[in-house]
Amino acid sequence: MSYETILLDKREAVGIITLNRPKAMNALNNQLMDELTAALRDLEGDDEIGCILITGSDKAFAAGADIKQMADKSYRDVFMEDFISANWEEASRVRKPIIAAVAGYALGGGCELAMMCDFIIAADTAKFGQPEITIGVIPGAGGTQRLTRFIGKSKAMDMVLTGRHMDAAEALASGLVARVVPADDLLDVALDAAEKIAGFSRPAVMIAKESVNRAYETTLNEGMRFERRVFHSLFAFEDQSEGMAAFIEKRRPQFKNR
Ligand code: CO8
Repeated sequence: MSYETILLDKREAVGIITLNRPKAMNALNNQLMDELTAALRDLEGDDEIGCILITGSDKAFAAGADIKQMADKSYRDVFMEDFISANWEEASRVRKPIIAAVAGYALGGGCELAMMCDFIIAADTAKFGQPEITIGVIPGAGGTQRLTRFIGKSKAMDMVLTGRHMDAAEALASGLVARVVPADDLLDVALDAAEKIAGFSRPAVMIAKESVNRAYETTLNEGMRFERRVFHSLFAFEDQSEGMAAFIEKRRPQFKNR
């Protein structure tokens, strides 16, 4: 499949999706979201791929949902087409890990998309925000929910009610992003992390991701029980004996993803 609003590149075991609407600050229109969904499904189904990277340009990861495409919609339109739910959540459904590499603006739906990824590596130029209030609406793809869980109520209220931007240093201090790196190093650092993850046992990686996500969905006790069960399940994979044997024999493990 050929894409017009994203670039899809496969570098060994890493799938790289670059949002690519430079004239519109990578605003997320329907076509882009459809193409992003198709690319994510492609990478999820590709046995060679162990980790996914989503990035944008130097100026913008994404400046939000496409306001020009939304402006004339009526309540009937958004209700009947169930606006956004059709494919906006795809990134959060993928079982392989996804890293968001963010430079420049990640606003509105752009910030929400970054938060659907498993973690965010930010350039020192990154700016995050949920400015929907400034155009008469509110976040609609997790900005009031995921952001609140990541940075807490007080800061989330500040961001959602004032629409102000948060710079990379504040995003790091708030727990929204995992790391901040110089803009010139962003892709190298993100790719390094993705390659590292893709080199581990895929079942272990996918189960680790599922288990961390469980912490957001359940009580501590249930989460602990879930973790123990899936920990046990890893002993059903050859990669467990290979990983442990390699440690004991002081050599690199040769994971076979089975
Ligand atoms: N939608 C459509 N076009 C956009 C968007 C956007 N979100 N953001 C920027 N653009 C366009 C501009 O209109 C402009 O186009 P043109 O050259 O044709 O006038 C071009 O990109 C360049 O933008 P600017 O000239 O504004 O560039 P600046 O450097 O001056 O400013 C900003 C950059 C700060 C990013 C500014 O463009 C801005 O504030 N953008 C809007 C940010 C925003 O409000 N985002 C929230 C959108 S609402 C949302 O995301 C709701 C999500 C709900 C769930 C998803 C539903 C689908």
